Amino acid sequence: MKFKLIYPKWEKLDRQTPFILPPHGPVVFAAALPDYVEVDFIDENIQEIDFDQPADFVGISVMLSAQIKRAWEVADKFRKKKIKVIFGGIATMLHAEETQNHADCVFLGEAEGRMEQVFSDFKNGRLQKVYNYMQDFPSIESAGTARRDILDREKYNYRGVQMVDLVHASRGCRFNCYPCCVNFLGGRNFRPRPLDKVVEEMTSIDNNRLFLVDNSLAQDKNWEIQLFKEMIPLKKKWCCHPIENDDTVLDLAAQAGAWFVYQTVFDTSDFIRNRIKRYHDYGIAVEGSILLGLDYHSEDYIKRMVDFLFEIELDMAEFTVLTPFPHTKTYDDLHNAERIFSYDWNDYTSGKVVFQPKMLTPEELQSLYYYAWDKFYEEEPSNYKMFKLLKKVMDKEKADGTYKPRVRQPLKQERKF
Ligand code: B12
Ligand code: SF4
Repeated sequence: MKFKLIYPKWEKLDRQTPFILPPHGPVVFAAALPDYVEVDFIDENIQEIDFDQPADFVGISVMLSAQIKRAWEVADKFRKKKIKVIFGGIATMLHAEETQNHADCVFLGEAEGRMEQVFSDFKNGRLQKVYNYMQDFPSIESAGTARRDILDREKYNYRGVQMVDLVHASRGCRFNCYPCCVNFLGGRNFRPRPLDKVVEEMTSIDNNRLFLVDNSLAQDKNWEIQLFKEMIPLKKKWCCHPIENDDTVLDLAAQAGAWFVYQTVFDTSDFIRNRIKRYHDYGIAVEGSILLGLDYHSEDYIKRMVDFLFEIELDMAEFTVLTPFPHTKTYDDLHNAERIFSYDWNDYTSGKVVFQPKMLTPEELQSLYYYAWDKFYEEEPSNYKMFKLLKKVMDKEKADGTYKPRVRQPLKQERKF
C-alpha cells in the first residue's frame, strides 16, 4: 500500500536564523506502521508536494498550531481527488474538533500498537472518523527506532553543515508550566524508554550530532545518571532541554557529550545567573529561551532582561512572545478574560502578538520582541554566534577523535563553472 505521509510547512520565527531540523513525530510514527505499508514522506519545509502522484492513503503529521491551517489545505486537496486522509501528531490533538472538518480520520494519541487496526480498518472500508487514545498510552517499550530512512537527510543542513538528528529517550513530563500543553498531551507522567533501546537507536544514527527532544531531562536524577553513563561510550555530541542542576549529573552529561542546552531564562534572578553559570562550568553552552509578554513584563523589565543576558553570557537566545496555545492554562486565562484578539492559527508562530498584554499595548510588545532579537544579536550577529557554537562542537569532536568534516556535496545546479 502506498502511503503518502506529509509534514506541512510552517512559518519560522521572525528574526531567527533560518535553519530546518528533520522532523521527529513522522519518523517515530512511521516505525509503528505495519510492514506492508510503503511510506513516501514529504517534509514540505524542504520539498514540494506533488498532488498528482498516485497514493492509496494520505497521512498528515502536524506538530505546531502554526502548521494546522496548511495541513487542512493539503488535506482538502487530496480529499477532492477522493484520496482518504488521516491526521495525527501533536497539533492534531490540540485542534481535534476543527481538524475533523478536513479529515476522513483523526487519530489522537500515540501511534505504537494502534496502526495495525487503523490500517486494517482502512483496507476493509471501515475507517473510523476518530480514534481516541489520548488517555490510553501504549507501553513505552513499544516505541521503536525511528524510520530516519524516509527522510531526505542531505537537505537538512545549515550552510552545508549537517544538522542534528532528533531522538527521544523519554515521553511525558512531571512539571506543569503555565504556557505549556505537554500535560494535556502526555499526562503528568514521566515515561522513560528502556535504556538499551535508546542506546541501540542512538548507535544506529549515522550522525555524531543529536538533539534529545525529551521535554526536560531534569525529571529523575537516577535516570539521568544511568542515561549519561550509557551514552559516554557512544561519543555523540548533543543538545537537549534542561538538565538537572547537580554536580554528578552535570559532570556525567558533559562526559556523555552534552554540547548545549535550551534553558528558559524567566527572570533576572541569582537563581538563573547560577543556573547558567553551572552549565558553563561544565563546558555546556546555553541557548536561552526567553518568553516575552507575561503580565508583569513592562518595557523596562524586558530591556533589563536583555541586558542581563549579556551579563550571564548566554551563547544564543531565542525570543518568543507569550502565545495562548489551545489546552494550556495561558489559553484558558486569556480567553476567559477576552484578551485574545486573533484566533487565526497562522499567527501562532510565537513571534506574533495575538493577545492584549497587561502592561503594554500589543504593538509595544511586538516592537520589544524585535528589540530583544536586534539588541542581543547587535554586536555578534546570530550566524556568528551559531558559528561559535558549531566551533565548540567541532573542538569537542577533535578532542575525542570523532570529528568528520560534514560539508555536503554541491547541488547539481550549483556546478556552474
Ligand atoms: C522537538 C520539538 C521542537 C523542534 C521541532 C523540530 C522539527 N523539525 O520537528 C523545534 C526545536 C524546532 C521546535 C520549535 C518550536 N516549538 Co516545539 N516542540 C518539540 C517537542 C519538545 C517534541 C516534539 C516531538 O518530537 N515529540 C516526540 C514525537 C515522537 O511525538 P509526536 O510528534 O506526538 O508523535 C507521536 C504521535 O503524535 C503520532 N503521530 C505523529 N504524527 C502522526 C501522523 C499520523 C498520520 C498519525 C496517525 C499519528 C502520528 O505518532 C508518534 C509516535 O507515537 C514538543 C513537546 C512534546 N513533548 O511534544 C514541543 C512543542 C511541539 N513545541 C511547541 C512550541 C510552542 C514550539 C515553538 C512554536 C516555540 C518554541 N520556541 O518552543 C517553536 C517553533 C517556532 C517557529 N515558529 O519556528 C509546543 C507546541 C505549541 C503549539 N500548539 O504549536 C510544544 C507542544 C511544546 C510546548 N511547550 O507546549 N519544537
Ligand atoms: S515547559 Fe517543559 S518542563 Fe514545563 S511542563 Fe512543559 S515540557 Fe514540562
